[in-house]
Amino acid sequence: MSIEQTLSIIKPDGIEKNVIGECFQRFEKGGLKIVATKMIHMDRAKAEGFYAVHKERPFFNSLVEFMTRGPVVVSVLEGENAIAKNREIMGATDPAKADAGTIRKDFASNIEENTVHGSDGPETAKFEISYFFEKNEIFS
Ligand code: IDP
Ligand code: MG
Repeated sequence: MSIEQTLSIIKPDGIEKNVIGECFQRFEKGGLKIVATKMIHMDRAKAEGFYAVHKERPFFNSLVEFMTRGPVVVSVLEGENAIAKNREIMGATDPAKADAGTIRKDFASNIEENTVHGSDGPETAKFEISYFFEKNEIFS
């Protein structure tokens, strides 16, 4: 166990569903601190770069369309085991398989429009945080 930082995104469907505060509350109640946050509207290139690891997947184009259809809230969450903790708070990728009480179980529409993103490991967290935030924008 160690203090980690992870990147969170509240996706366009989360903004449309008006659950920014609900997501933030779940992060905070789960012991994570929001040490950086902002609302942005990604263009196609920004979203494609973020999801570059998925570019060969059949859902890539649809995912990029979805992630650029409206603004998102990007945040850096910090805390004990923050990467795994955030994934636990989010629930499984497919809301039909997500545990009760998770964000995706409660708010996601389907496997694509699943309300939140969370980094999946220390290396991706580092890359993803630096993809959206300068060092001086993070208040650890
Ligand atoms: P994760 O967000 O739980 O880490 P990944 O497998 O990394 O899941 O997929 C990234 C994102 O791509 C998902 O959150 C979801 O928005 C979308 N996605 C994943 N699998 C599918 C699929 O089978 N169909 C459509 N979209 C998908
Ligand atoms: Mg992922």
